[in-house]
Amino acid sequence: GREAPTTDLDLAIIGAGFSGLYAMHKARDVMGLNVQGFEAGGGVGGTWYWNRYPGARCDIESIYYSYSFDDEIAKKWRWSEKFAGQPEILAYLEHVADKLDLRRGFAFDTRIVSTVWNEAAGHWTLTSEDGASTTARFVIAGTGPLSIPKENEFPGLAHYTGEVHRTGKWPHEGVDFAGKRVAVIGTGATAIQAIPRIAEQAGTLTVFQRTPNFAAPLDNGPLDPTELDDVIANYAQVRENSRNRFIGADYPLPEHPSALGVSDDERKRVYDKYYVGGGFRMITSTFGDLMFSAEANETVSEYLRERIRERVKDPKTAEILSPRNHFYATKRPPFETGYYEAYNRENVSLVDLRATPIEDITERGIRTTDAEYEFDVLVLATGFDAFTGPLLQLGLVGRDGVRLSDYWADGPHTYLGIAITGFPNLFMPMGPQSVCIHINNPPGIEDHVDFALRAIAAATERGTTALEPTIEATDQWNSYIWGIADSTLMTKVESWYMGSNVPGKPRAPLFFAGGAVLYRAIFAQVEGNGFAGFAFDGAAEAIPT
Ligand code: NA7
Repeated sequence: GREAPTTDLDLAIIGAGFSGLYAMHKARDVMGLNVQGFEAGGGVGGTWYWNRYPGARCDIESIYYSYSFDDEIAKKWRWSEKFAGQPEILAYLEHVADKLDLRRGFAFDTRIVSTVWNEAAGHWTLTSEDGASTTARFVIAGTGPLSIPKENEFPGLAHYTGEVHRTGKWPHEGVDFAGKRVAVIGTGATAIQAIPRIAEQAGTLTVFQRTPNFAAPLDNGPLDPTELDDVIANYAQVRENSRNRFIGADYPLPEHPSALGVSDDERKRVYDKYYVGGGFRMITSTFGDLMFSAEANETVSEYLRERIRERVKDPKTAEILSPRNHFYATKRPPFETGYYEAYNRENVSLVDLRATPIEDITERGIRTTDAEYEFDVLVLATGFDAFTGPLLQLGLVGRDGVRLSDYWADGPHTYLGIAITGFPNLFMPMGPQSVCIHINNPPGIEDHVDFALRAIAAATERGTTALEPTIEATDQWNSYIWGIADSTLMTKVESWYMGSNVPGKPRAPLFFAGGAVLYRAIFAQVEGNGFAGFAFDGAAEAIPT
């Protein structure tokens, strides 16, 4: 590689979403580092910049799904709804960026495509799509877990003559569905938000479903201003309570340890309590064994199938919409507003791809094994190359010319989900094998970024040129990730949590399933032991056990 005589930056930040914005503020304004940010999009917001499809909304309450680090922002920002929609979350992040003057720190419309470690210089060379290069001692990859859409699997799509839209890359001007024949492929959390909204506008809507999902009513609505005043007055307590919960939001502990240890009436009372508007409380606050016992999980699964049968008028359609092949919450449980009722509409129909798979997309629509359909608009809600995809797209080459794509050919290898052996001075907030996604992300992101920046400060203080985890620490983390995941039902099914949604992707748990509290305790322990598991210029120590 080209040798640069000096290093341009202390720190390069990739991404201007929740992670990158906070990292920019903390590194630049609090630590006084020389920082430059790079963002592929035309503005701040990350996930909330790209995902503008109808119905896009956060399934965690707005009072929890926000930053905690700035009191003034927390006190002044007034959420209008219980669960904020995409426009409001984007407006919030734009407000944060403006208030802290973060935009000038980022180069927008700038996608980093090559990130190469230069051992002699002790820095990274980052190159964007247009060929411009910068060097930085440290890199924070705030690229997010769900920012790279899964590649299209239909060769015929290239010849389709109608409009095609991907939910994760929705046009800013919106899409006019009025009177049109519309198809949606996919029934994940995204599609389940979009389908009822599209159904209201489209001439006809045909949903192509491969795997049905367990969805429950979000019960969104205006946020009562006095309730919000109350939260704002007690934010410190709300945040503290949230940080002491598995999911990183102040949800009650389970009502009972086991779904099998109570009467049918009591079980129904508990599920009824959380079905409408409980959100993820359906898992965190009902029974303690839903993620561990197939028999316990079947009780919530059957409860949810009963609700589907109640809500969908046509029994055949209800059966097609009822999951039979996975446990509740082993695939990401969606929340909905009128999803099941959409199938009671005259203009909506459902195609069961288990019975009649898609053969290909044609010039005019979709061909399944038994029929040809014509559409004006195709909506691909087919998901993401989650967790690892966004990092692999950075073209990372570490020490000794090792490519990340080679090192991770059999699945991700990280330490704490935040650093990679052989890729020095690189940190990934919400990286693969971190607690990412299994918790309320904004406070989690603050923890990750704080940890990364304290590691950077420690390395700088000790005069370390290349900070990276030891191979022992990485191996132990990998076993730990598998151990925890295997104790749950999550490794027993195919899901994007396991990498199985992308053809050819290695099957491995891509997340730390131990929850926010344990994860924070591990961070604290590692840091308290002088960043144990990280080698400061060869002074390797083992991960504490
Ligand atoms: P998901 O949850 O991965 O959903 C994608 C959906 O698309 C799912 O129903 C898939 O069925 C379906 N799919 C994917 N590829 C195909 C093909 N080739 N043919 C037919 N159907 C297909 O992604 P989302 O965007 O909904 O959600 C991602 C997360 O973003 C969400 O959970 C939130 O955390 C934010 P499958 O299940 O693979 O059979």
